[in-house]
Order: sequence, then C-alpha cells, then structure tokens
Amino acid sequence: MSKPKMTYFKYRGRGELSRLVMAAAGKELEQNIVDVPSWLKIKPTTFFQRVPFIEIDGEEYHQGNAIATYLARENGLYGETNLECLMIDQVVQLKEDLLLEEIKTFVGSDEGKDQAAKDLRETVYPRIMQIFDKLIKQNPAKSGFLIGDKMTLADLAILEASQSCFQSNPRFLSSFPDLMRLREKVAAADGVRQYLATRIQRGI
Ligand SMILES: N[C@@H](CCC(=O)N[C@@H](CS)C(=O)NCC(=O)O)C(=O)O
Repeated sequence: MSKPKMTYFKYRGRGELSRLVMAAAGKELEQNIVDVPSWLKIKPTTFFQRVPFIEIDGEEYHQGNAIATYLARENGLYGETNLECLMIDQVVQLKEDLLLEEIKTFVGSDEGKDQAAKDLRETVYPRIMQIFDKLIKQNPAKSGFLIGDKMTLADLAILEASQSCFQSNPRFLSSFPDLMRLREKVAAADGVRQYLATRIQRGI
C-alpha cells in the first residue's frame, strides 16, 4: 500500500485533523498544498470536486473527517469497541458542527458575519466547549483524555475544534479547566509537539 497523499489548502480547516493524526502516529503524511488558482485547475478532474482528499495506491478518497477516521483506525488512534468508536465519532461530528458555525463569520454580508461572530461568542462556543469539558471530566479513568488512559482521535479533534476559540479568546477557554488540561497534554504528546512547532513557524 502506498503512503497516503493529502491534497488540501495550507489552512487548518478540514485537513488539520488528518495532519494531527499522522503527527501523533509518528508517520509522514505527504501533502499536496494547493492555493485557490491551482485548486480550480484540478477541481474538475477530482471525484467529489472538493478538498481535502487523499490518494492511496492511485485511488482518491474524500471527506475530511472520514479520512481522519481512517488514518486514526490504521494507526491505533481509534476506539477499541464500537461504543468507544461512537464516543469518538460524536466528538468528530461536533467539531464539524462548530466549523460550520465558524465559517459563517467569513462569508456573506458584513451584518451576517457580525451576527455569526456574536452567536459564536455568546451561544456556540459556550455550549460546545462545555460539552468537551464535561466529556473529559466524565472519563472514569481520569486520565485527562476522553477515553481510557490513552490518546485517541477524539482528543486530537478536541484540540483542533477548540483552536480557533483559543486563538481568539484564550481567557474565555480558561473557564473550562479539563478542556485546557487536555489541550496542553495533547499538544505536548510526541509527534504532535513537533508538528505544532512547525505550524507556528508557518504562521497558520
Ligand atoms: N463535507 C466535506 C466538505 C468539503 C468542502 O466543502 N471543502 C471545501 C474546503 S474546506 C472546498 O473544497 N472548497 C473549495 C471548493 O468548493 O471549490 C468534507 O468534510 O470534506
């Protein structure tokens, strides 16, 4: 089987969770970073006409979270039981719900964007960050991770899902101590730590 190659923009967006999974696994994820003009050239030739996608053995596979889940499963970062997988999937899908709300702050009219930013601050971030915090607290292993005592895709998804909120308002996030501890623990894990250092240097 060939090494997976992911095509995506340089931004975190829907590609970042796969990058984090491969970093945590200590594996290389070959990246084809496209800008908008180069993407528009190849777009009609791609299967779903959306990024991200990965290529493995000449085949193309789409949907960011499906890709990240596949990579996690391949690298021992997914659940060990169906119920653990469900716990992980609910977090990954909550990350997508949040991303859709965050995207609203970049598109449409100025009034629409302002309203979306207000909704994020007043409703969306408080609701979702509290869910993450509670889920971590509820882990009977009290490991600081979401499931048992080892890091999974869910922890990486929480790190990524809370990143924009952390960047825009770190003081707000400090009212969720379990979430903050998880962020620190995951960011310090081997592989992730080195990857995040390069991301900071790249400025995204
Ligand atoms: N549900 C898809 C959404 C894919 C999607 O909308 N990708 C955007 C970037 S995040 C895209 O391809 N934009 C460029 C375009 O539509 O041409 C996923 O999660 O991967």
